Amino acid sequence: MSATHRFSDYQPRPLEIIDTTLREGQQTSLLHDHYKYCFTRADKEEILRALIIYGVKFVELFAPVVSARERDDFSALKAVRDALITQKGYTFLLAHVRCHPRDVEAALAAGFDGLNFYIGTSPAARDFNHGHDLKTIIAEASALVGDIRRNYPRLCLRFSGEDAFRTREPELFRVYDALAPFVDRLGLPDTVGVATPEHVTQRSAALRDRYPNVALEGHFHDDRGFALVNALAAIRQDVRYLNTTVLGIGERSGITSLTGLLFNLHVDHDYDKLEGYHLRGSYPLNVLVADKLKKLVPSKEPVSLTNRTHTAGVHQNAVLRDVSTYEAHPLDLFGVNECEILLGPLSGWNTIHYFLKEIRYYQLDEATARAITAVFKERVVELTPDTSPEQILVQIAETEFGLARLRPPETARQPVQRLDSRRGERSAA
Ligand code: HCA
Ligand code: CU
Repeated sequence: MSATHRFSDYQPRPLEIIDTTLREGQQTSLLHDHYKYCFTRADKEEILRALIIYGVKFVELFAPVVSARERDDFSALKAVRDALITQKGYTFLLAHVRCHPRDVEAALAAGFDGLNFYIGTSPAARDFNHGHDLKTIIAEASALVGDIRRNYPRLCLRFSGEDAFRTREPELFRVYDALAPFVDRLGLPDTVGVATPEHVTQRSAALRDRYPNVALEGHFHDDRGFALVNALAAIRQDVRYLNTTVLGIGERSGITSLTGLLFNLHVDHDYDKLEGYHLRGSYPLNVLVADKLKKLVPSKEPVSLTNRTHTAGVHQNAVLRDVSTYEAHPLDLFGVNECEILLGPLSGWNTIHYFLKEIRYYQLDEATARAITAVFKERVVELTPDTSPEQILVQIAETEFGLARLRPPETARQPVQRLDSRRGERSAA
């Protein structure tokens, strides 16, 4: 930990995202689809840089004990963070650690700014995970965390009872009463995605009342499709720290999406919570991570191009006259705009695939995208001031690969469409 950047001197903003794309996000099964399994070091560096530029001040990473690879990548990530301090201020790198001295020692030796402790508190975790009863959990965790607090008074410490929503409230209180004196934040993880917004409201309020001097941190899994709405419910109860990942990727169906959350706060006019976040970077950030997963930005992600497509003839006609008829939200402010996709010599085949397919409406498969990218990479370095990378790409796609452009949804017209007398219904004339 650098002496000049201490968490205890940091003035938190109204909403602090603790992004965990590089920890929880790496637990997504989507990384298995293409036999990739984890992000490469270069991927991680790029994602961390993008998160910092986006305005995230807290980034959770795996503890170094998880694997040699994670351990070795950490110094590269620290270098990325350090290089951005002058431009963007300090970003705290937090290690996700079990309540285990080995995890803690390795994280401290590596130079993390804080420790996110977790231990299962639910009956399932007690019986089938670590096998310890509540009394042992409390004794071991408070001895370890208390020790760290005494020896490192300015380190950023959090404690989470894993599976908190399947832990009875009195039992969670017993554990948190013992740990609260030592930590800056208490976590509230819905590990298995069981919580409803009402449950989150009740639990957050109960913790806020019982621990008024400790900040709260939410972590919501999406098994029921509630990760976003649960995060919003927690924020309404003064939960200041929220865990997110880019695109919401994570274990099983993942957690709250970073840009989906900020987008919803904007739509709800909760502007003070958006302090310090570069909203226009939202869509490019989503594209960057989708690209690493060899995917398009998922259609269910609020900040996606899909939300700007119009298929029904009735919609298309109205949108041509006034886009607000079927676009209620300011997606432009979140960078959902073709100008934000930058093509250049560094563009990977996924970006090229994405650009041609989603932005320019060519139909092509992955193999063709790869082949076009190879040609594009050679050609784009000869760029002259009067040609754009896009012109070169389109020329290659059309003349060398014979691709034809489909008509874009906004301008394609159905044979003839009209509104019938029952307003809003579709009928072919
Ligand atoms: C995990 C579980 C976790 C931890 C969350 C936290 C969860 O994958 O180890 O530490 O707050 O969902 O409980 O992600
Ligand atoms: Cu989780």
